[in-house]
Amino acid sequence: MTRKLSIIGMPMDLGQMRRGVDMGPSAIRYAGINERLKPLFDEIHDLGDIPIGRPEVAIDEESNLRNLDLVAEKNTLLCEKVDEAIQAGAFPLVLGGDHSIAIGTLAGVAKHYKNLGVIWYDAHGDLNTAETSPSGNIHGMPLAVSIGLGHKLLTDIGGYSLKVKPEHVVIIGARSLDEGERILIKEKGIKVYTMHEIDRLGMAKVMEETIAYLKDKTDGVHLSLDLDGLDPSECPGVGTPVMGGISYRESHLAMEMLEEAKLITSAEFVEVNPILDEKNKTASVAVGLMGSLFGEKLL
Ligand code: 5AB
Ligand code: MN
Ligand code: MN
Ligand code: MN
Repeated sequence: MTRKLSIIGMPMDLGQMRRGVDMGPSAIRYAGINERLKPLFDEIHDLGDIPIGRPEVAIDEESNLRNLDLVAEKNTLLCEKVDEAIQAGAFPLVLGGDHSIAIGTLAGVAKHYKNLGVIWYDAHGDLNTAETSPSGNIHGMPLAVSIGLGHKLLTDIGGYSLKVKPEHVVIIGARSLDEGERILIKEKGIKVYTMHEIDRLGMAKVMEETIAYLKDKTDGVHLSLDLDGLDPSECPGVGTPVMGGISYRESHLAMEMLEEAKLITSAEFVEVNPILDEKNKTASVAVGLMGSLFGEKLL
């Protein structure tokens, strides 16, 4: 079977207020994604970027959803591109962009699976809705949207709601949760490995458990990796850094274990903001992690 990868850039920063994350796809390409992944695939198609333009940010005071219409419109384009890539038999790899792009990615991916699993590698839960969000920023809402909660314009992208069942979600790296997110996690029984569990069990055990948890009940697993899941000392180029994060080495181990398990069927790397970065360090980490995720070996 030919191993095909489709790279899709999503240069969108409308899900939050710190401009610059729209340059994430360029920064990741500059960090050498094509060269790094070339030996790992038979074919790589870089499909370029989804056209976003550079609209001014605006909050919809009534709904507490910043740039709702634009975020919905652009994510619909992403959904279609991701859907096409999968139909063409490729593994879709989406480059963000702020994390609101996961709404479009998951809308495109989930069409192809009955029981899609999701690994949400992030300092945050991204489980807010307009009612619970302290910021109105949609990048804090994509996981809620994907389990069917939130504004209809977002939950119904792709023409259907509930992309992922809450019991098929695993959050890894959480260390900043809002009150409404905590309630939702308990109410829906979402599996979460906070930094406490990562420290206590070690990343190897966390990944073993995650893989075992998802393996039998899912028919595909999407990896949504927010670079702020890692520690800001190693990934400074993110808009919402939180101290005490997952290390570079733990993250490589996590990717290697996912690769060994052959679990992941689609992925996205988000929240790389080169304006806030130091010499493109965060984008380079992202590319390194992709290497491990797709089977790069030292020996
Ligand atoms: B990210 C916060 N929970 O909703 C909110 O970077 C932060 O995609 C969200 O994980 C961070 O505004 C969103 C306070
Ligand atoms: Mn996130
Ligand atoms: Mn985050
Ligand atoms: Mn962030």
